[in-house]
Amino acid sequence: VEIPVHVTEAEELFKTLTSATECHSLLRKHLTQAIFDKIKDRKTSLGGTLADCIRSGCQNLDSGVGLYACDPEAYKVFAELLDPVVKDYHKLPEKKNIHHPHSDFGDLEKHKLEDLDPEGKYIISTRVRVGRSQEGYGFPPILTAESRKELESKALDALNSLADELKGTYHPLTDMDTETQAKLTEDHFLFNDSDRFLKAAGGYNDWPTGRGIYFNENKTFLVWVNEEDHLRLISMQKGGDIGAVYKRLVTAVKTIEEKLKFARDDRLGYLTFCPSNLGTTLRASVHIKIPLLAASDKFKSLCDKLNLQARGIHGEHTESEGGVYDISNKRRLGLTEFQAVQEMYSGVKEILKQEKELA
Ligand code: ADP
Ligand code: CIR
Repeated sequence: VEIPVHVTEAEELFKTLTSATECHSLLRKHLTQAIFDKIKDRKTSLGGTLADCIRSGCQNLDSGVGLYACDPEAYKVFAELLDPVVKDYHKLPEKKNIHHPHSDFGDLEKHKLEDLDPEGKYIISTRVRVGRSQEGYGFPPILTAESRKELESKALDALNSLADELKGTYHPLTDMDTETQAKLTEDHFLFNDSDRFLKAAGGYNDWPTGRGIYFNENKTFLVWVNEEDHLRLISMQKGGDIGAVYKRLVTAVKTIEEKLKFARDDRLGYLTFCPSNLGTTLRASVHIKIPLLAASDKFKSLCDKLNLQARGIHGEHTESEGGVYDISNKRRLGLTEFQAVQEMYSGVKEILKQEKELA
């Protein structure tokens, strides 16, 4: 019998992965020969394959995760591989079923989040984002130019209903000159097509069709359309007032939720392209100047202990500049939205305390 093309490709990718000498991704760790053989022939109802999920991690052996879901159903169809990766990333118990609580953004009147750096000495800016997928559509490897445009147009209908501080304008990338794009990216507002991990996963197929950014006048509320996820909702501002940043995001999410139907799963929470973003999908971050702590031996282990992730100044897979790091909560699944923000909040407090002790 003839072997289908998608299975041949998966075989080749798997061979590259398993013959690598230096590879520490979660994909490499959890895709055993037995699991591979069991799931390699499967397809989702939208036609997504195992090759679509593992292509990036096999072509980029320095991946941290190495795995994307070709579409929402992939989390069921390829569960034998995705479940252990999800548990590992979000630090969930290996032997128990995955459980994600109901969405809970917290009561900000009762539990105030104070400014983390009222004197403005350490924290340059604060940002909170969530990802959302529109129900009924696949993820980047299997989207077409047509479906990207549909997603964009549905998103616009919803965004046009935003009022007050959240009222803004949509800027499609197809209409944006390269200097404006470069400046917005440099200033941390916009995405580009330069992430090789996302590229290999199909994240830039049909670029720039269907992509764009919505933002309000002050650029404190922004929405990325058809970057890694169908939607990324972002709230950000200068300084350390995490309470104000978070509150703005919550208002936006609740308003947009009334207009769009989002893909959600009882077990995994909100569904996203990358398994690291499942659940709350929330990443709360500060750009923080901590040159002394960052230079010390304990920095990495301290971040691990506090469930924090340190990224460079232009986001994931970039470098720090002048002792400034992007510090955020690492876990997004298995806890509520409010707990995810609190994890960043208390962790950054501890980081600041230790930086001050070293001075
Ligand atoms: P994401 O947050 O969407 O997972 P990245 O790590 O690529 O993706 O970051 C996206 C952009 O957001 C980058 O330009 C990054 O510098 C910017 N960013 C992240 N956190 C902050 C922050 N606290 N202040 C300002 N910009 C930030
Ligand atoms: C990787 O595996 O390194 C990339 N595909 C990015 C994964 C997302 N990373 C993360 O830690 N949130």
